Amino acid sequence: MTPPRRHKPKPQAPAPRRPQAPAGDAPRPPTAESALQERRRPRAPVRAFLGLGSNLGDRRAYLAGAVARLPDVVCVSPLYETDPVGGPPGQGAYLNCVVELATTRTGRELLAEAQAAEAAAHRERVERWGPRTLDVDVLLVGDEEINEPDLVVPHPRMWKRGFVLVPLGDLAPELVIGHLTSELARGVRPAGTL
Ligand code: GSY
Repeated sequence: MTPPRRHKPKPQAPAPRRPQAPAGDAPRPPTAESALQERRRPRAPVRAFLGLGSNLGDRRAYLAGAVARLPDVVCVSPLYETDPVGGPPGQGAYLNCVVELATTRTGRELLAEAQAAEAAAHRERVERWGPRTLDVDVLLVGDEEINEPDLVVPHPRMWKRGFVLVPLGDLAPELVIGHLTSELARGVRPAGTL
């Protein structure tokens, strides 16, 4: 099995904080949203995992571009090629990998980073489950649990997807024990590294 690749991170800007009010101005009161974010922010970095997939265009380049722009990446799994799960017939095969972050960002902040990476890959949301240049899913963020209409963490479908569990198992074998069956691993084909 190809070992996971340690990622040499580019210098990262710190997680966004509320902008400081200009000197002399009264400090702005926290909004409900910013107060919630601050309460959820882990004090020490936690292990977080994002699932990346591409089945349109130069798949390897889209994945590499996402790894380069995502924050706090410490490790990248090998790549795997997989047939599309769901979606319209006739789609091309996916290239998938999982990245590990050591981060103090919240799940909600990581969703914003994931969506920014998808936008940078010119992803168009044409049809649900349809082919895409880049998909970035927030899988796990420490022990954070989120149940909101647009974000559920841990990712609700990850435990049934071989294309997530196989690369996740390369980075964190203890997390997939009891979930990764030989049936799920079937058809997940090694495709080198980034
Ligand atoms: O959920 C991620 C996007 N996606 C994938 C994927 O990444 N890999 C495979 N094999 N099938 C998929 N179907 C969807 S939607």
